[in-house]
Amino acid sequence: SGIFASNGGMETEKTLAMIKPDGLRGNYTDRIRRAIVESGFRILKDRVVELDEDRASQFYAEHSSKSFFPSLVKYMTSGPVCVMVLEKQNAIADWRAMIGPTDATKAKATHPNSIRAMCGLDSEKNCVHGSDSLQSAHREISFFFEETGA
Ligand code: IDP
Repeated sequence: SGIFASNGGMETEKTLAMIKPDGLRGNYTDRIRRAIVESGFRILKDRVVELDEDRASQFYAEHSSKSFFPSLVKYMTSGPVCVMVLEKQNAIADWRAMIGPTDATKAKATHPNSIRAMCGLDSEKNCVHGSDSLQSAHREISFFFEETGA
């Protein structure tokens, strides 16, 4: 059956990637986009947006009870972000692997080639975002692009 599969037998998947405000400020956008394309992702859509407090709070609603939430919302509203829909086989896990651990300080020690190690600053200002599951990928793609992404 493999030879009849239209896509080499590989199902593609979509994920939401975001370059956070510190990433845009630090001029990391081109470098990150190049790394994305060189790693075999297709950038299906992209746009630069500014989140207000309501939208940032909605996006990170699952963290609303955390002590770092007010600071996170302030950070996410501190400047524009670049959101992208990435597509490839295993996109969700592969993009998460590329960005590295949440805490950029730890990423520098344990995952020196990750994007967060190269561009991030600390546990909050970590330069990039990636959906962590199929469900969150669908939610986050609709959040920015008003469709399911399925
Ligand atoms: P993720 O972005 O790696 O999926 P999450 O745990 O979902 O990590 O946290 C969402 C975002 O909240 C992080 O990317 C980071 O910006 C911020 N954050 C997470 N944990 C902390 C923390 O302990 N202190 C400050 N900010 C944090």
